[in-house]
Amino acid sequence: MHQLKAIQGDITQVHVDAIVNAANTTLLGGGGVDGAIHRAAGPGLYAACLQFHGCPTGEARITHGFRLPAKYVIHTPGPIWHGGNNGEDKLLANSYRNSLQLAEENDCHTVAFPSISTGVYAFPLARAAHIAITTIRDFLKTSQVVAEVEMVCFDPTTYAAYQREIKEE
Ligand code: AR6
Repeated sequence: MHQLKAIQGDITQVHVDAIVNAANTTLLGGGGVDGAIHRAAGPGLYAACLQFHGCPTGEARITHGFRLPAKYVIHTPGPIWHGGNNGEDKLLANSYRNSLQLAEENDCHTVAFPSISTGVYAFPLARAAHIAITTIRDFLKTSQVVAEVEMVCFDPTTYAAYQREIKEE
């Protein structure tokens, strides 16, 4: 049975095959969830990310999880919100889809996402939640490998937005 749910919590603590990192195009760390993931994983993660020489917005790269409970970290730079007419929706969907594709290629059955782009990158929350849930649902329909996806929401407002979207679909 395919499953999609939202929980409130800290993505660095979840026990899944892969967690996704809302990174930037350098892939070399930053604030928010990216900073938390790098701190929890330890310096091995930074060293592993150096090898990529960055990543374009909407694409994804995979590393080991190092000191994290998750086996892998999938790093994807989401779009920076510039008003909504600069391809932001499509780029955000690409981040979710390309991350799930990499999870599948690496035999991950369980995947956890943060709310990509809705922090520092200022993507409107309800619109981002709609794109995330629609894209994940579509992927789960056809995946033979990825069976469970969790949206790990750090704050109650984010959690409520994803809960609402999951119920409405
Ligand atoms: N677990 C789950 N979610 C978290 C955690 C955590 N430990 N910490 C924060 N969040 P943001 P973005 C939530 O700003 O908008 C970084 O500097 C947070 O509350 O982390 O994609 C990168 O290097 C929010 O709901 O990511 C980039 O430069 C969500 O994660 C830039 O920020 C995303 O917020 C990316 O910005």
